[in-house]
Amino acid sequence: TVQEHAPNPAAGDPGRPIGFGRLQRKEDPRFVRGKGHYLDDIVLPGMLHGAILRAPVAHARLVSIDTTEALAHPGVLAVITGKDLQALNLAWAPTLSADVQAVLVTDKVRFQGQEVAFVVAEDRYAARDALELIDVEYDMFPPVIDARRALDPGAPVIRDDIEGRTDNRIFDWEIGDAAETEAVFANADVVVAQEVVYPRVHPAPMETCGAVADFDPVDGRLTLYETTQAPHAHRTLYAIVAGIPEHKIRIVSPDIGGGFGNKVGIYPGYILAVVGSIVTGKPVKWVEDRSENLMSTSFARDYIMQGEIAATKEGKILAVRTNVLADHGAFNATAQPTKNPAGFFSIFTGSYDLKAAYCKVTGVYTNKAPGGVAYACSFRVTEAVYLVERMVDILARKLEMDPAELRLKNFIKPEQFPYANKTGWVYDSGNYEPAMRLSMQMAGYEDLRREQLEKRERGELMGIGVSFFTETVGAGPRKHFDIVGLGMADGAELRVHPTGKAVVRISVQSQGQGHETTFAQIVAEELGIPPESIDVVHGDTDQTPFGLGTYGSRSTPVSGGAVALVARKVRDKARFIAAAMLETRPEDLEWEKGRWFVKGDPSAGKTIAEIAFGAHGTVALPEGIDGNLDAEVTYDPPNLTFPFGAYICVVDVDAGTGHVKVRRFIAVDDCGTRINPMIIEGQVHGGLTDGVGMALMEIIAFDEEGNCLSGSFMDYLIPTAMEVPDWETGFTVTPSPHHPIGAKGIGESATVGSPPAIVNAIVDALTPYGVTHMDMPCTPARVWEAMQGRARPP
Ligand code: PCD
Repeated sequence: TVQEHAPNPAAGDPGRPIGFGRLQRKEDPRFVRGKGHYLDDIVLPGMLHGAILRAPVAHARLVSIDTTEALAHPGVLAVITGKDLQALNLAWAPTLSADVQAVLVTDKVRFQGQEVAFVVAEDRYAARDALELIDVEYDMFPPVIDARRALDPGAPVIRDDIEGRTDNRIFDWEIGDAAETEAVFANADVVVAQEVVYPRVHPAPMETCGAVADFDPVDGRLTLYETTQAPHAHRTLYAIVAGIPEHKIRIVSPDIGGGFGNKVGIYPGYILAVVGSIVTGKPVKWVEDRSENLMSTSFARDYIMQGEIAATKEGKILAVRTNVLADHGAFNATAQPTKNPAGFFSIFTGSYDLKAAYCKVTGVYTNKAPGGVAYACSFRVTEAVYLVERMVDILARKLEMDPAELRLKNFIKPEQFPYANKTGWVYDSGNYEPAMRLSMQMAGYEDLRREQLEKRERGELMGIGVSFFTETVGAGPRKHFDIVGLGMADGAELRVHPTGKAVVRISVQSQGQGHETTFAQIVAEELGIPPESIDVVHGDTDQTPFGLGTYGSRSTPVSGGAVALVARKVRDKARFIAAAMLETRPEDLEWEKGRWFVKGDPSAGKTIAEIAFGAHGTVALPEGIDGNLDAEVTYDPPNLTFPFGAYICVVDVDAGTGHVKVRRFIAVDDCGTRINPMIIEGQVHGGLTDGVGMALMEIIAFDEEGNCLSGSFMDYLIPTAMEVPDWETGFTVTPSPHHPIGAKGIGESATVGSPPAIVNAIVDALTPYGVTHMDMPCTPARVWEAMQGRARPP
């Protein structure tokens, strides 16, 4: 393994490497040999199979439901309806956003694909066949599909289940100083405004969602295997919702084939599997198919943003202001910290030193699938970055300035960190200009601009797009952030066995990020035990300490901090044991990676393995030191981490067809201390590919009646190797000053930073046509329309 070395003073240790090594992933032998163990691989004795009947329409009263024929179908053991759940008080479940969501429809269907009934049968085929035998009568209502119409007087009220509701407004939320911002706008030389839409997209992980519920009626224990990114939080929620005592619930999250935020919430299917198991007394498996995943599980984005930016004529950006309409679908099931109804959208001030900022967000119900999940996005930072990076480009065009120069002119300066922005965030550390300059150098920016000019003269459409982003990841300090009352901290437990091999138990849950490797590397770095001698245990609530889970790129910032600290706790304890073994005082010992030795006599020392044996051996231990080399911590981070990056995209647009080719993409990321540079590159490559998908082809669309038009991979396009270039990645290192090893998150950076770079490049290419903005997805048809002067919202 090769380490990237450089002085890293901010991590509190001048000699610390900035990269712990390109260690091959410990989990890959099982994945590449097809030996991964995913949810659908779980087979329990006597296991039954569940299938969900879904509503074919978007808005309708449920008049009647007849299950007789379905129940008579061979192999069927139970058909559960909303009425049955009502009797158990389980028809409605709380969402992650203080709303409730129907587990099965009792009164009214509120989106196409909503759960209506659940069949439990001996096999998946019988269960699915029986769905067709259920007879449902609906009384149709006009649906509310366009969020812009949701607050019209007379619009049908979607949530008439909530007492006293007369409209579709969920919340109004604002941040920043409206009056101060207004004053800055009023006196600015230049103001530009633009409506920017981030369309509804879907995380679409390779593995769909599913659960296997195994309720043991004798001792009242529920074992629930689930595709979940947050097993501990789920356990607590099931205890609250289903009334099963928490110590009787075990959640196991096996290998997961991609989460991307899609597996944060609790879906009706999970609860139905539990009910099915309680009703039949047997384990019940439910696994959704691709259409169910795309049509009913959490979508992402769906923000209509009115952006405004104010500047001097010399190009000093003064203020940003925005008014957002947020479409949350039929139930407010958005996954985000309780106090943040618009997530971390308030980071829309970007990477710039502003005088003022203000934003207002209005959330509305529509007859669409619920969710609003942070798909590769720390709670709406993706929307925020897209807005500000489009606005800065539009301003550059207006001022006839180069977009990279305009950004360089307005960055927060290194000496301004920690930087308090105008909406209440304190950016921990940053050094933006070197990252921007490095990306420009890697791209050959000047040459690209020259090439573009020459091509323009020949009528060829080449575009260069720049974006610069700052993220807010690692929620969070528990005093500020909680999910349904659970503070956002994470635990870690470390045991060093007598022979010096170690097991670290963590509360976060990998979905492919490589935690079994990187968390072992953190312990290895702190204790000098080789990473291959450290096992990382995760994903089973009976085996791991409590914590809030993996999303919002929080594992490294929060759980990674916990793991570094628990290893240091073991190291501190080892000092006392080593002193006892060496018959000296702890303060006379000095640490070098892997061992404590006597100051001035390096030959007298004990390695961690020797100390571990000593801890479990016969030497008399000092008062207060018990006989093991174990420790545990719960880490509550003092702040979030603020990774950043500079991206440059080069596109060629076919003037005849509007087809966009992403020819080059340069990504310079700064995530502080880099644990595993190879894993980081993989994370960035994946996120950049996500970005190409959203910029060019992905959208969950609906017709006027609320039919979902994107219910399969034939209609919901995702990028393949054909649509992406060879990524060119680079990095700078600005450690987090408060994180134990100086690391910031990286998992979502590229998904956040790439869509604006691509769209900026496309709009740049279309300059000869007078196009100043177009909304995603930039499909050939929409690009061609924009060239005809007919750009329209998606
Ligand atoms: N790292 C390193 N260094 C640094 C940072 C980081 O090395 N500095 C690494 C770690 O350790 C890991 C990774 O890298 O392994 C990542 O990390 P982070 O950033 O911390 O993150 P996490 O938490 O772990 O994870 C999460 C993320 C998210 S969030 C998402 S979307 C996505 C990403 O992750 N998802 C996924 N990535 C991925 N990958 C994969 N394979 N799969 C998946 O699914 Mo959300 O909120 O949920 O929407």
